Amino acid sequence: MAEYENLIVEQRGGVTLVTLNRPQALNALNSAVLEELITAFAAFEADDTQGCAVITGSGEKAFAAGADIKEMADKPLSEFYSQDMFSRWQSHLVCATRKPWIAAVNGFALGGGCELAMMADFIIASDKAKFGQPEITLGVIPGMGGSQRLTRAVGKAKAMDMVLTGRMMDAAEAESSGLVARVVPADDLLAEAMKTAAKIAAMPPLAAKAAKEVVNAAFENTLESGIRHERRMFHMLAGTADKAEGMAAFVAKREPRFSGR
Ligand code: CO8
Repeated sequence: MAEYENLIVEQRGGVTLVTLNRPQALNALNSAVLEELITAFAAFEADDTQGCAVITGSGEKAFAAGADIKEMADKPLSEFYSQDMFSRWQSHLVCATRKPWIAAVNGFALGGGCELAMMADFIIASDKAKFGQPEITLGVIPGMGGSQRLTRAVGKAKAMDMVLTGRMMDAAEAESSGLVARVVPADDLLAEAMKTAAKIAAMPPLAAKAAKEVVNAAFENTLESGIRHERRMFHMLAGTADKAEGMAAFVAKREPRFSGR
């Protein structure tokens, strides 16, 4: 396994647990963290023993308090633009990861931290979590997908409220707004996220990838083409060994043994 300075990466059964580990900077996301996340997620994606990942933050206080402001403070526009800064989050982390992953948000998820959580397939939050897009207070705006993913998750009114005022949402508001799937007591967060990830990791992997693909397609397609995409993926899964096994096991009233084929 690769060596990491800013992450802790562990395999627990079929689940890869990735912990952002810069607690002294509230797990702020600098370029070294991004490069390590790309390496860790590429390894997760390539490893057939791993079916789901969980990303969380070290320490009690933060999931991630944003992109690293100290790293960005003196960078000129020319560097942001010529390097197409932040594009690798989308191309190398989101688009390149076809297996499911969950964000377990344990505290502040602000700016790029909130955006990273929203890149995951869903969020499980501790009751102490706080979400926000405070970039406007720094003279910028969300730059890692926040304006698009937050708006899709919570709708225009709340997204505008958060992006224009920089205010934070607590976990209860995030759940009632549709930003997070579940809220659990802080002490139970990791166990709950790992249990959920283990359940997903035990599912037939081709069906898990296809399920993720078609739900995400809902954000890109018209209703008609999304439904057609779903139907074609369903047809594709009908040809898998795991469909034969899953249905045979149901009929025989036994547990299925999925092979990933
Ligand atoms: N970057 C760098 N360091 C940070 C960050 C950050 N985002 N957040 C916290 N830290 C550091 C602090 O500087 C401090 O370090 P030190 O001890 O060396 O002074 C340490 O973490 C602890 O932080 P605080 O002392 O501030 O802790 P508090 O409990 O007082 O406050 C807060 C916690 C409220 C979370 C506060 O730290 C805060 O407001 N942080 C910044 C939040 C923020 O604005 N995030 C958005 C960043 S911008 C961003 O994500 C943009 C993404 C895309 C940009 C695209 C541009 C083109």
